[in-house]
Amino acid sequence: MTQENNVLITGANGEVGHGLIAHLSRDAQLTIVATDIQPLDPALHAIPLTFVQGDILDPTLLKQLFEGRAYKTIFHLASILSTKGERSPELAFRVNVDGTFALLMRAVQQAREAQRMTKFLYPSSIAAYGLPDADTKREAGRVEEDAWCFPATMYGCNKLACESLGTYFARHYRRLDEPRSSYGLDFRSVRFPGLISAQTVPTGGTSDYGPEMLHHAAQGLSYDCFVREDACLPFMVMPDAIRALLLLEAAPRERLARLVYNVSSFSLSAGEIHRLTLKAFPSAVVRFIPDVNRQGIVDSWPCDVDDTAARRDWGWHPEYDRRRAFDDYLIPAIRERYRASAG
Ligand code: AKB
Repeated sequence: MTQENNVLITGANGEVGHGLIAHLSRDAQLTIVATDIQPLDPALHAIPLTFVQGDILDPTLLKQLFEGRAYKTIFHLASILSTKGERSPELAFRVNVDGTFALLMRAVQQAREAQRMTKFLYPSSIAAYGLPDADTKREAGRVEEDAWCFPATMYGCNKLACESLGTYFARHYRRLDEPRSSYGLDFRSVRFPGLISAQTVPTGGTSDYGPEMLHHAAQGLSYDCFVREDACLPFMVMPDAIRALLLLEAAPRERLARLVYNVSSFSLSAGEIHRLTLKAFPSAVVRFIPDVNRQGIVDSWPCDVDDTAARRDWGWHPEYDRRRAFDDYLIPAIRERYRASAG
């Protein structure tokens, strides 16, 4: 059972899954095993990978994924996002926490059997924070990893719990065993801001108004934005999100002072996203019709996060600031995407 070149990606059909699979497939040495509850998205069919369809909560799926295979790295992306999680909290808990726990258990078992460390990359979220109201959010400014960890959504609670579980598996799992195994999980996590991709549109999140506004405008569709114009969040474009995961994966363990890191690139209000959208698509029609409950979720997330630790420990820096994100990536790629699908 070799694990040298195997990577496992859960939630393959999601936005990060698409970007990560496309990126990793450029490395001919890697064997990619991908899983999702839905059939593999046709957009990924041309990529050489082993796809196993199934539910992360189904022990048969985990058995299939690990039978005769070990992984050097597991990217556990499968998750129910914040808005869907508020609508189905029990399902969110089961998928986000029970699913992650089951995978952590499998991963630690394979590490011990293979007598190698297994890297476990876990995308967490700004949803792990919970500021009580918009005024406190304004005063808090750039929030550090250990401040304001009082999540106000089921999804945020799940993310914070799984950060802790991953940390537990990496540092303390079976701490009473004599002797203790030297092999186990090398858990690493980034707290992502709202992500914006030119290739895919998110589903079930709360930061979705950013990408939705742009994708609607590019298709000539009007958009009702569910937050106020002054609602501010940190955002990041997908190529930087993929870079963040891969930089963190590649970092030498001894350089990592933490297991969970903030990463940031730019912050924008919904009104600013609207202005940037109008600049590119002057006939875009956007109406601001705030939903008080979804606005409340955005008010509980910081407008900016402090990513000093990621910059210091593993050389994180975004390649796309707000200008480059829109002018060099989002606008041209989204235009192209809908031109191609119209033609
Ligand atoms: C969501 O809105 O739920 C996600 C997130 C910020 O993690 N995009």
